[in-house]
Amino acid sequence: MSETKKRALVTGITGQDGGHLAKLLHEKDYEIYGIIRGQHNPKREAIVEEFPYVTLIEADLCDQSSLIRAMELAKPDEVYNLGAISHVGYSFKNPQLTADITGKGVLNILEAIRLTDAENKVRFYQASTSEMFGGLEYNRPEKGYNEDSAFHPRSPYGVAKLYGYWITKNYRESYNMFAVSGILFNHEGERRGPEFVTRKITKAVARIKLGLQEYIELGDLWPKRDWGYAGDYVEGMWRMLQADEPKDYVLATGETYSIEQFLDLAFKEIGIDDWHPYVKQNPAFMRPAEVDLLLGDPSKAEKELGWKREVDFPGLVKLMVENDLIVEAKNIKL
Ligand code: NAP
Ligand code: G4F
Repeated sequence: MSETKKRALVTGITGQDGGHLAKLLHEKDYEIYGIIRGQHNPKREAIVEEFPYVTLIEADLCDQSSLIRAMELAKPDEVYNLGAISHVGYSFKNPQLTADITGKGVLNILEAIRLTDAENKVRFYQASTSEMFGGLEYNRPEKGYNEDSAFHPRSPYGVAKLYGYWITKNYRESYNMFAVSGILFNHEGERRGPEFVTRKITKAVARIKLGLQEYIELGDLWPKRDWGYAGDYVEGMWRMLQADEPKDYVLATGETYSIEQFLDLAFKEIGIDDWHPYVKQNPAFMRPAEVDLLLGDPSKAEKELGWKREVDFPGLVKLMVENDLIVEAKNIKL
């Protein structure tokens, strides 16, 4: 092990962003430590196989002593807190668990850093979210939400994330920690969990093409999201921790599209122009309160960090459908 290598500790290593970040940090020659939860996490084998260079540490965001132990083992220069209950619909059904992990979990890891980092040198990234804005008309600037926009979360997830945002800011101001929030708009890709609408659609589209499925059941189709590619967004996270000063940044594409528009492009990829016969609406996938429209203004990150998304909306849909056609075809052969 080289003494000059930077060291990173990542919570949420088994998630979408954790995978992209592990790849990025490896390319940048980091020594990477990832927190894995549960006594037999079903994702462990896949992580060990794909990222043999990541050292896994068993810990949980709800257990502060385990986070202190993780800090002592990893001795990181940078901590990326990506771990959370991240599904908005699930958070309505499990609001207290969401508060404990997605909200108080942030306090637990900040305290673990404060208690173990005597020199106050660790840089901390908190995975904040556009869900904190709530997508309502009254607080939405014409160019999209920015770092100064008012918050109005519309789900237990958004409320828990807002606590994480403020406690991160509070530790920065109280203890002079290099602790920042990336306020990230939706980002998707081939690693996206199948419970999120984009992956649910591209997986179904591939299966319909291969004759494995007849239709897809979805909730509301009119909400709009600012959808980017996760690979672009982890680069922005890393840049936030390399900056001279600890500041919060919005990462977004500056464009917004409805789920219907996503369906249009995804079905066109398999030669179907009218998706309506293949989509059924099911109230089970609707939420008690919806976020109508998310649009972000990434100007500050573009100007100060030199960050810019590379994959556009059609490119994102295409790469996801192409990936799922390969994944689902492999499943047939098994
Ligand atoms: P994801 O795929 O759902 O991954 C969530 C990760 O959190 C998983 O690795 C999960 O581990 C871990 N986790 C859950 N409960 C935990 C606990 N008690 N202790 C430790 N780890 C725990 O989410 P993602 O899309 O990669 O997003 C990463 C972060 O960015 C999340 O905090 C999310 O809320 C936030 N965010 C995401 C987006 C987006 O569009 N993707 C936008 C804004 C913000 P298991 O595998 O064991 O469940
Ligand atoms: O894909 P979604 O579940 O993502 P959502 O709720 O926008 O949250 C994602 O992005 C946030 C950033 O803004 C992150 F903080 C969060 O962690 C997560 O990554 O739903 C997108 C839209 C919603 O309006 C939802 O109601 O799609 C709608 N939708 C319609 N049918 C559906 C479905 N969503 C899901 N998951 N499943 C459906 O069947």
